[in-house]
Amino acid sequence: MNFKKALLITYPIEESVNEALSLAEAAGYIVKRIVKQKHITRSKYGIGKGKAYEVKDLVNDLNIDIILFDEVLKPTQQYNLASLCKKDIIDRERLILEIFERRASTSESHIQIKLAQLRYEMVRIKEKVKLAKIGEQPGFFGLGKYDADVYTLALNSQMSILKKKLEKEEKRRTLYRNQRNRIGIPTISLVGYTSAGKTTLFNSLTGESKAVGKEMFTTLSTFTRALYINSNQKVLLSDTVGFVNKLPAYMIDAFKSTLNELVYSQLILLVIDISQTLKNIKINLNSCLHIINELQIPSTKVLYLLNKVDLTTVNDAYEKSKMLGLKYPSNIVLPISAKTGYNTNKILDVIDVLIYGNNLEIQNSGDFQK
Ligand SMILES: Nc1nc2c(ncn2[C@@H]2O[C@H](COP(=O)(O)OP(=O)(O)OP(=O)(O)O)[C@@H](O)[C@H]2O)c(=O)[nH]1
Ligand SMILES: [Mg+2]
Repeated sequence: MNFKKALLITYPIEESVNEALSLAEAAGYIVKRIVKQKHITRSKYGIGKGKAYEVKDLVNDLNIDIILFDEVLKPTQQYNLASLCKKDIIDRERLILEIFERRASTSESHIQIKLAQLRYEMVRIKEKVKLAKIGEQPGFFGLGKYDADVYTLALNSQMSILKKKLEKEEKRRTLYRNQRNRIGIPTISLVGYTSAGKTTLFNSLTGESKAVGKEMFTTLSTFTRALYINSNQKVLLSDTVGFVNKLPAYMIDAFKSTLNELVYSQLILLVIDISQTLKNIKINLNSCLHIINELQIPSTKVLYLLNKVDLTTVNDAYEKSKMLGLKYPSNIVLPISAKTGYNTNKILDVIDVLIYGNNLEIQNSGDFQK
């Protein structure tokens, strides 16, 4: 446990504050003070100069160990703020990497995180070394000793070792996938923003007891279980790692072998927490769709599950889904509650229809959005 006292800099928007707080908590920091600023992407310190000096005083007054910055910072911004406050600065990307590092449980996810960390360093190393040569600051210690080329070379060689290891894992996955395909078992994947309720639904459908939790990124590796649907047909259901806004590209890259499961799935169940505000749902859904798009998964494979409907109403769920532009019949939208089990049996009906073409009347049953 790290229990470091942190000062958090984020946007003055409730959703941003809550999400940043959850991220900080998930990484093990105790947030002592939140500084909210409309503009946190300014060139020198991220925040404005006056505010930066205020932060410096707060850091001293409150005995703060570390500054969490809810944006992606360039090395110069990080360096300037670190030299002013004499504390290390953790930006949003590094914070997410730290959480992933704490949660990684399989050897594959360990390699993926390590690779993502090295990529984070790689894009920054030249500038960091240059800055460290001017004068060392928290977060830049020791970096001024060698030229950037030396670090780049070392990072490159570490990365290629890890990539080879990942390739091995990928081969193992492909083999397994081919086997599945040969016996003709279709695969379905649960995807969605972190904490949308994927694992809760996975457990309820498969009878598993995988960890669920309020904290972000409870699940970090793909897990697959067989599931028997209504016509006694077997499908494989995979639970996957949750998405988050501003997930760095190299993180997606590092998780590609896991995410590739989605590419080979016959059906994607996109779980949405419909109890959130429309604005929040929109932002979160967009980051999910962005990744789905990047993986070139056709939208016809995606079924939208409006989860946590027990916290709101079915009407509200449909209303929101309309505002999100999700429309039947091109998009199948189903309000559910993974917690109470509401409509979860209908998911099986839809899978039956979409994968096996059974029971086609379901489309007119009135349970789906029209
Ligand atoms: N009220 C309500 N809570 C739910 C429902 N489904 C999930 N939850 C809660 O939402 C939180 C997150 O659930 P998880 O199943 O861990 O979510 P996840 O999508 O797997 O999250 P990650 O693994 O972090 O990506 C937990 O506290 C669950 O109890 C639901 O239908 N209704
Ligand atoms: Mg989960």
